[in-house]
Amino acid sequence: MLTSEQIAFFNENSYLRLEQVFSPDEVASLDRELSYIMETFIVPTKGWTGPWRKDKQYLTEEEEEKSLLSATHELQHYSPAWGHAIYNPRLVGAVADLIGPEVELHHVTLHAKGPEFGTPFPMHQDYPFYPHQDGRFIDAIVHVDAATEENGCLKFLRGSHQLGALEHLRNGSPHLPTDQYRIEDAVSCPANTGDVVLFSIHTIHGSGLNRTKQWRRVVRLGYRNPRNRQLSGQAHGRPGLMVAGLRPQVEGVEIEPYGLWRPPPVEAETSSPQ
Ligand SMILES: O=C(O)CCC(=O)C(=O)O
Repeated sequence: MLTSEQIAFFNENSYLRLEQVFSPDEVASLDRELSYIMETFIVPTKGWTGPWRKDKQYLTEEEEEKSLLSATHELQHYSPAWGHAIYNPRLVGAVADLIGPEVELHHVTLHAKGPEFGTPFPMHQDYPFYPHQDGRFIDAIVHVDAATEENGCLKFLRGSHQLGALEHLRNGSPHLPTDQYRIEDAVSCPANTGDVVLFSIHTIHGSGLNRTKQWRRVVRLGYRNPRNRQLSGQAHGRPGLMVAGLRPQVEGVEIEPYGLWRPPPVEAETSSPQ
C-alpha cells in the first residue's frame, strides 16, 4: 500500500514511480510472452501521426521517416503472464489507494519503441483517448525494459493533473500545442525493469526518441473507479475486470459483458427445451 509520502508525491507531481512491483522472474515471463506476441501478431508502424512530427523538438527529417512503434491492445487475450499482471496485488493496492476502494481494469496497451528510431510521443493527456467524467482513472506503465533518457523514458509536467481535461489538437493523434506544452519543460522519469509508473488520466506527459540499439517496451494498464463513467472513446461500453472490491451498482450503467454485440432474437419454438 502507498505511504502518505507517496500519495503526497503523486498529488504534487502528477505521477509516481513504484519500484520492483514485478520480480525478476515475473519480468522474465512477461518479457518472454511479450516477445512471442510481438513476433507473431504485430506489424510495426511509424507511430502517432500529426503536424507535431515536423517539430524539431521531437524529430529530425530522417527520424520522422524511419520512426518505429509496435503497438497493440489487450495482451491478456494472448498471454497468461499478462493476465496475472493485471491483478498484481501491490499494483492494484497502490491504484486503490489513489482512486479506490473499488478498481476496474479499463484497457491494456503495448507501446514498444523500435531500436535507433523508436518513435517519440508528443505532450498530451490520455483523457481524449478515453474521456471519463472525473479524474478517478490511473494509467500504470509496466516497464518490461528499463527506460532511460537515451531510449525515451516518460516525461511529465509537474502538477498538470490539477488542470483537469484540456482541449487537444485533433489533426492526427490527439496532442497539445507543441509551443505551449514543451517536452523540455517536463521532468524525466527513468525506470528499471519491473518498475511501474502511475499517472492520472489528466497528467500531461510525453516521451522522446529511442536512440539505443534495443527496443524500449512498456505496457499501459488503465484502471478506473467503476463509478467514474466513460463518455466516449476507446473501449466505451465494455465492462472491465474488477481487480479490487466488488462492482457497485451505478445508476445509468448497464453491464454488457459482450460489449456492443447482441444475441440474435430467439426463433419461435423450433426445438424442445434441453
Ligand atoms: O510509451 C511512451 O513513451 C508514452 C506512452 C504514453 O504516452 C501513454 O501511454 O499514454
